Amino acid sequence: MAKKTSPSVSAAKLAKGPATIHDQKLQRGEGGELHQLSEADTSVLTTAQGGPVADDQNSLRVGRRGPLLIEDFHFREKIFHFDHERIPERVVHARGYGAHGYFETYDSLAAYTRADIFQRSGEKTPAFVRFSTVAGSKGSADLARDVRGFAVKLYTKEGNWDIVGNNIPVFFIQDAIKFPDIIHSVKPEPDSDFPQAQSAHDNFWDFISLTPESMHMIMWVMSDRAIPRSFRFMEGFGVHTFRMINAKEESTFVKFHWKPKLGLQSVVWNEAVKINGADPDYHRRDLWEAIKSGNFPEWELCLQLFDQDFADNFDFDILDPTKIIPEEILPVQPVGRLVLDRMPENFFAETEQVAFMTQNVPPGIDFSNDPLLQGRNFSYLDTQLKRLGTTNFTHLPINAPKCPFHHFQQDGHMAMRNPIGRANYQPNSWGEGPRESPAQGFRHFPAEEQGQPVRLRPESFADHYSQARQFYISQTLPEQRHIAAALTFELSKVKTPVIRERMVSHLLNIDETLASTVGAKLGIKNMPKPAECAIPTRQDLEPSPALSIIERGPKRFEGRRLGILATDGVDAALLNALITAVTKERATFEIIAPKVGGVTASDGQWIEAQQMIDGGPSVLYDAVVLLPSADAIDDVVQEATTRDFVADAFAHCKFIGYGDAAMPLLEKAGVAESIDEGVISIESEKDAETFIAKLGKLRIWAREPLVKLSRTSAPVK
Ligand code: HDE
Repeated sequence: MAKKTSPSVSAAKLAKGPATIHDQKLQRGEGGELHQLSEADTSVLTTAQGGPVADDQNSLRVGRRGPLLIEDFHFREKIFHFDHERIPERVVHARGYGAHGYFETYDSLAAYTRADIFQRSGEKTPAFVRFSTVAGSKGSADLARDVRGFAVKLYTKEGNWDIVGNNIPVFFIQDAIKFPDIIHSVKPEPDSDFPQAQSAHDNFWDFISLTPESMHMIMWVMSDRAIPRSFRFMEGFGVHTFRMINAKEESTFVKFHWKPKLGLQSVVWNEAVKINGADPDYHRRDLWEAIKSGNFPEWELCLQLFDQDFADNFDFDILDPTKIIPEEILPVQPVGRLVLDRMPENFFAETEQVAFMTQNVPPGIDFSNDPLLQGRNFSYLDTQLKRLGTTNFTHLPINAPKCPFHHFQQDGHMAMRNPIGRANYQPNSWGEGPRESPAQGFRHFPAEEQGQPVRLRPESFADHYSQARQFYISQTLPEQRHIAAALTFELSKVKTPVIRERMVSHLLNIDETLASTVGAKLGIKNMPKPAECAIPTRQDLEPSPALSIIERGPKRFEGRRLGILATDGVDAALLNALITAVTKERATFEIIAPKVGGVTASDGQWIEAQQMIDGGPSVLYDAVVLLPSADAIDDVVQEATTRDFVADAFAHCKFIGYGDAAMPLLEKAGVAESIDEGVISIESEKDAETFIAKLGKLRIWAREPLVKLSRTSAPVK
């Protein structure tokens, strides 16, 4: 005889509601008739077919220890669905994070474009943005050195407009036919399947060193742009030259820029490496927390508008995606703002299934002949079919337009919206259905093109080094040091000496000091000759300060986060003053305590801690304050994690505030002898305010040579 099921796993025990399913689902009316319970009753677990489930803890079996039965359709359906949960991750930009918001137009741009979104000042258009890294897979860490995707979907009244951009305004290659090659080279090597989310390996640098057109982009990727502090502090770029077309069919060339309201900010490499360990979801958590707490990130859409004359006279070909137009030559004009104010309700449904396509443009926006853009316009439709599995991916709510739409496309897998009525074609005699509208519809700009089919790279695309040099000389000294250090680190992971040398030969065309600094660190004894170049590097391009992150940093600490290390007995007045000042600055803070829960302050008040010291290293904060009490300091100093907390904050050139009991901790961390303008004693409430007011500068870069963070040395001559 079968024994009774163990009570600890019985369904009856786990069920919260009435004893039988039918009692829950059906109710007797006054006359004794049975009624279905309303749809709002979500308490009963059902199968996907809607059948109520009696036991979700145990599969159907023969006897106590016998085989499972295939008639268990509930188990079969559940496991079948689970087995099919994954869709292919994006072949590039697999790891990403999205948010909803809106775009608000400043003033009418009717003079340049007939696009409806730009006709009325104050017009608000719903938006969805997905930020991403390029190389890593979906589960990789956020702080990889990589380009960040910055893809914006604007649900305009004339259909979806996708500006599928990056946080870097140029690209590695000039022709879309090379895209599979560059991406294969940066992805894990095909035999070993590593490294993950890293460009520091032979295949990548082999391809790069054989592809001089990538040198400008390489300067950006080796700069701190590739390790942003937050999505909120990044610029975005449409990269290619597009067109705006007005009602008179006149074309103006345009480049798109997104400028973060809170200024630019990146981390340093040593910090990035540690953040990846401490919180691999650092960027997504940052966006989630900012939006959930009502600190909505904001960017301005800025345009560089120019005509054919400007294009003809500019130093480089405006169709070449490896070139920028410096803002100092052609200023950017703000035309609207993008605000992100709502997180998706479901990551998969929205962020994973969103389908961006460069070819989604409304009437009044058009393409240029940039060969990379044109290749992209061809590519993005394929990827949606592959990933989302059906031509009907536009039926998903995240991809569907928010304006009325009518067409005769029908059927296919998972067709959710199906034509009603007789007419599924046009013209028809039934007087049904939509017809095309020459007045409202999209008309491609009638540019006159001529020539024979050829496979070539135009001479106007041949200068590969001048803007790479311009980018480098536009950086501040610390930023230049970081570029040298990044190149050194990346190439130190390359095992094939000839690839390292080939890279140094390219650097010689960009900046000799940079090349010799990297060469020395790589142990290259005889410097190679500069790489052969079709066009010698121009020395006359002026630095563009707009290219420096430090020059474009914030003025205030707003939107940043302070880490306060506190113990029992923490000075309540100081702590409260700090919290008031940092909150007034519209910044956030976290209390880091020796143990989970919190601490009791000097006045007996319980202070909740968000982190225990092991989980809250200083790399997670933009500045830190050390407020151990005199009673606790001996214990605090014994902890390796607290010592690292201080030593790292110092090494990463951050501001450190400290209360009077904290000196032994500064000593233990090796900071006490090197106190500088960024290590600030906080003794009074006034000091707390002054300290917070200074934090907008973010880092004390003058400290960097002392802590040897960038590990560069004297150049080889
Ligand atoms: Fe993409 N790119 N790309 N790309 N790209 C994709 O589309 C492609 C390029 C960019 O958050 C794919 O939906 C080609 C430049 C972003 O969902 C794919 C070429 C720029 C995203 C694709 C490029 C980008 C993608 C993969 C060379 C900056 C993520 C999954 C001609 C201006 C969008 C997908 C998101 C994604 C193709 C080059 C930005 C395969 C062929 C240049 C931000 O279609």
